[in-house]
Amino acid sequence: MKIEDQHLVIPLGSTLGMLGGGQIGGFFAEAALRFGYKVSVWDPSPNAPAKRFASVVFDAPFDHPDTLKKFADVSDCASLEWENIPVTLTDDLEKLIRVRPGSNSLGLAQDRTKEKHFLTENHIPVTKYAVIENPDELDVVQLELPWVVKTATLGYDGHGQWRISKSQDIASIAKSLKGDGPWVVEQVVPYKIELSVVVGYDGKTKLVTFPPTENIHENGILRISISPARISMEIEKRAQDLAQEIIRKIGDPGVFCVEMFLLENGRLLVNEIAPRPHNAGHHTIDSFTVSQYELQIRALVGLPLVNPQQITPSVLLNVLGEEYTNLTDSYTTSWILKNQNARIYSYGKADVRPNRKMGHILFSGPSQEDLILSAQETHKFLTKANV
Ligand code: AIR
Repeated sequence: MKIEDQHLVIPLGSTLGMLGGGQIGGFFAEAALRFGYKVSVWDPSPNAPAKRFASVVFDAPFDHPDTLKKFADVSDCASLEWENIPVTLTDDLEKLIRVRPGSNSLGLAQDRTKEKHFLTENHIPVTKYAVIENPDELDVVQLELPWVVKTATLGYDGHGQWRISKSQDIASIAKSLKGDGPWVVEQVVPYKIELSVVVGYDGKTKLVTFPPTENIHENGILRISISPARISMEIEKRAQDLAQEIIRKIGDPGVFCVEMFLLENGRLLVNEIAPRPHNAGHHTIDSFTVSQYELQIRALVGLPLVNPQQITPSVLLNVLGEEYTNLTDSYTTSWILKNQNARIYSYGKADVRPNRKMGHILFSGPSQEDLILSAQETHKFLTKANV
């Protein structure tokens, strides 16, 4: 595939490259196989989940130049599944094959300072924030407490985040800030609901959007996602419009997720942008006419983007760390699957680590209330089995 062929449809049977091999890449790969594509996966971990579905795999670190060449040779185009892929890699790869989304959006999403500046420059509402270059500067931050301090790069799932509730804690947190600066200090907003909106863009005129998903976090990690979110139609529309506006401004084709906070007064503040499908969008596999992964493939290969229609309400329960060991106990597995609304998804991760996303249980059916109760009951069951 030559670079000037950007508008061509990449035909079925071609090989789609995936940078990163976690669960998101895994769901992409499963969907790609169903379309009739083959998949190549590059991830430094030999056991990365997406490699289960790949015809070619690469285990080298992402800065390995020979692997870049080989990856480009076997792949007709490439996408990515997490924001910590080095931009230098997508930059170099873009010279050889089609990469969607490209370095532009990856560069923004992987650096919180750039992301915040981009959003404020474009008059998108965000929480109040300050940028510090070294930990001592925490002392002079003028924002009202509480704060959350985040590393500008290489953070996800609560990694690289510190919460400061009272001024007495500032000095000790300043000492424990790990990694290189800068850091973004955000004023914590008392929000009513956290929402995420997944958007697909063809890079030209067509933007499609899923309705917002409502997300409930525990210790900085996504625990439960509810779709559709329990919000009014007016807020739903505003959230979708806001997400679309941001993705249009970024301008890259692909699938993106915009995370936002809904405040008590109805305002929406944008938290962050992911240049990839989102963990809070796994439910779209079961509950929509077209999933976020199918849209990622369509945007990548140049096939038409269509508006997703919801088939059923759903509630997703993440299975974290040791809860997964409990889940694999036959009695527990059977107990969960006695519920006719439940489906188990295991990501195929070789090691169980505390708080690691190991799988999810998707509850879908007509009554959102029942689905939420089932998720809460199952959550209790999985964590109790631990003691
Ligand atoms: N991911 C990407 N950004 C945030 C998340 N959670 C997904 C991607 C990535 C995987 O989580 O699929 O590859 C990494 O998971 P782990 O458990 O190996 O750290």
